[in-house]
Amino acid sequence: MIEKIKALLEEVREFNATSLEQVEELRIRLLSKKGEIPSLFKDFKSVDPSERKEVGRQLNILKQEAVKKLAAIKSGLEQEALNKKMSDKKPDTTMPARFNPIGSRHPLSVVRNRINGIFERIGFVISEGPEIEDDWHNFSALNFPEEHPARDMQDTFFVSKNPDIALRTHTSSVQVRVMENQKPPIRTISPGRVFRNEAISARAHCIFHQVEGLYIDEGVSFADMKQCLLYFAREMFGESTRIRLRPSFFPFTEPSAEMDVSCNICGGPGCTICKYSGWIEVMGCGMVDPNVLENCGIDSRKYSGYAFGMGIERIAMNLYQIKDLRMFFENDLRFLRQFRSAI
Ligand code: 2U9
Repeated sequence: MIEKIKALLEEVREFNATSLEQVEELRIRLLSKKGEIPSLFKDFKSVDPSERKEVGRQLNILKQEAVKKLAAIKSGLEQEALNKKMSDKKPDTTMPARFNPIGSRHPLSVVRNRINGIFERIGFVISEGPEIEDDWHNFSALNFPEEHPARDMQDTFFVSKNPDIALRTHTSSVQVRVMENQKPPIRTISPGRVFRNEAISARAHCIFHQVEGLYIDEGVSFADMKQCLLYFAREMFGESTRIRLRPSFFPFTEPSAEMDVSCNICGGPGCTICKYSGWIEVMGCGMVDPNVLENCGIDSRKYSGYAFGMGIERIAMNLYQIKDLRMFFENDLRFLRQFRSAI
């Protein structure tokens, strides 16, 4: 019996097939109810007890190998047949093309790119920097006093205390780095994401986007700033746009101002958008405080400069009449699809 098992095992090991019929033929001969392996199991009862252990072991090996080998050859042949069927198939040129939806640029990117372009056309260069900043670049160099509320945990997201490392609250920190590393004339704009510890509402978010501008050279005046910002307002909101400056205060500029543009919806007389004032606030600006220039290694007796900063969300809300700032962060495709743009 052991000879018979060994002979069948050898046959199984050497078996190969080119068709499923051959596989089925061997399966019937070896494994079907009346096949050779089941009949060996039947004869097993009459094997001498001294040989049983070894014969039983060999018989089990034979059955397992036969089942495995036949299954492997069968699945290989089936896969081969499938591949052949697929490659024989001619492509159906009448089938409709698959629809590949094209994404659209985020409205904040569209507005940021427009702002960047407007300033780049008059010689400003884009500068970028880290979102996690040290106390010097975010506050101290910008003339924020030690006790200023912006330095508080309630207003700023701190990553560590002592040394104070925080998420930047404005992109002015990037411009401090530019001033530390470059000599005037400096003409730069810094677009980027900023972080403030604020409750989220229709008009405020803890993450928002800014573009800040800085121009430092000999003899730069408030009038230069006004002319530059008038050019920006006309490019951004239309050529009939007027601007007005109202006195304000920032630690890093002196004098400082808020800039309003004439309402681009009603053109002046008043509407719900401008709350019947005819004006819409769009940015803050001012002459860079001499302390800031000195902090960054620039001689404040030789050089002067102006700076400005605006929130991109606010500009986008004005341009597109968006009432709720949270729309920018929800990624609702019904909202985003409305802002297809080439830039
Ligand atoms: C340096 C020195 C001064 C940038 C400026 C503003 C005025 C301003 C706000 C507008 C809305 C921030 O997004 S907002 O909340 N910004 O009002 N920003 S002047 O002044 C600088 C920048 C860099 C070295």
